[in-house]
Amino acid sequence: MTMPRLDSKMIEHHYQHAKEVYAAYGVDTDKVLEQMKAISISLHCWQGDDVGGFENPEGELGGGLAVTGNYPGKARTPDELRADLLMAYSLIPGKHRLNLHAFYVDYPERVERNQLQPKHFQSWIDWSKAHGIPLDFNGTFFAHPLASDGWTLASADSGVRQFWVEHAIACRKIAEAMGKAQGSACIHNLWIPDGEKDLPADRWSPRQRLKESLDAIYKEPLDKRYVKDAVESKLFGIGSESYVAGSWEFYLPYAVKHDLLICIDTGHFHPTEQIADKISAVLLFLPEILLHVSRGIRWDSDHVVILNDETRSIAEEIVRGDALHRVHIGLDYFDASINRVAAWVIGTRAMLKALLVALLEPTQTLKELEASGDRTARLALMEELKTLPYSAVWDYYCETQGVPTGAAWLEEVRRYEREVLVKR
Ligand code: RNT
Ligand code: ZN
Repeated sequence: MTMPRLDSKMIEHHYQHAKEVYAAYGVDTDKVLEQMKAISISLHCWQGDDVGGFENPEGELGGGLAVTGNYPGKARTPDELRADLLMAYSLIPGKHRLNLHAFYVDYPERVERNQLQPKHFQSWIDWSKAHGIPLDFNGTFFAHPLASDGWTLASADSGVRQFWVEHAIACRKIAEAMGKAQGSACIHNLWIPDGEKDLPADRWSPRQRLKESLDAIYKEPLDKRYVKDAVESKLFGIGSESYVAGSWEFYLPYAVKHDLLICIDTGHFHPTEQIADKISAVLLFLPEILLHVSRGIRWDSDHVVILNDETRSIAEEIVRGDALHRVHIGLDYFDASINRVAAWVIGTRAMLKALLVALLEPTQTLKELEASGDRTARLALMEELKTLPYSAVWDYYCETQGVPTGAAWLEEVRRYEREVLVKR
């Protein structure tokens, strides 16, 4: 089926109608669209090539990460990845960021990870400037011989630990250089896989070692105008089902004590745990946080983000707490079973839709009903709000931002697949 293209006049007409409906609830849709324009999502480079990186095309992924699927067209070079990304950005309303991983290094010679410098990422920095796409950065603590047993900063081997401490310090410096080159701070995130498949006899020593490694990594304070450091926890991974050294209880106090950002990944908690509930708690004690918005399904923490209850609750919490400027929103998922450019577009548009729906909520009214004890009206209104015509506002936003409305963006991706991706 060819995806329908909506008529501009109809979009405008439906928007005017929606504007009246929302106005009746006290919401100014024009104002909401101004707020939408200021929202920047960090797209994760690793959806474009199944977390492959450019160091070693044959390399093992490791780290308990697994990507399934063999859809044609995966990016094999930095230029291919950048072209795919530009295609995705052109179908997403607003101005967004790119979240880069260290092993997407683009340099003619092989450079060891503990020797990486900003100059090895110059092509990315130039591209970022040319297209107005600010960068965020991550160290890569997997897909490497010194991480082949799944242990890095918490390894019992002091030489291994030292190598990864040096890698992390190098990554902070690279992030700092990126921050200086672009008008906004580069968010530097640290995630390590270290853990145990089966019941550990010693849960204490790896955490002690991890703490010492982190102390060495963050010893040198860097200017927060250029780089903001985040640490990412996880409950379990493939091969670390019983124990992960860098758990939530480990990193949250560490982040609070050392004034770092905590990175909350939607897929890194108990399956019934909702991360939306954590935002209002954590932001009482930390000035800013990073999100890795994802979608956990059974054992997998990395399905493509969609407009489901969890994504909507996350957006609601950020907006209700007036915390858009304190929450850095990154995406983190990887699916190789569908068109990879489409995966970026679907996930980013879903996150933006969730934020739009949240911004369209008459939050003040809901809070007043709650304060007056009218929980009947609170629930009734919350339920009715779900069917207000937000899609008309979304279409109008896409139209005025110059990107396809409705599902029409898919036709662009199909054309790109025919002309570029299948030829790889
Ligand atoms: C892994 C973490 C981490 C990675 C990326 C590739 O469970 O979520 O953020 O997905 O670093
Ligand atoms: Zn993550």
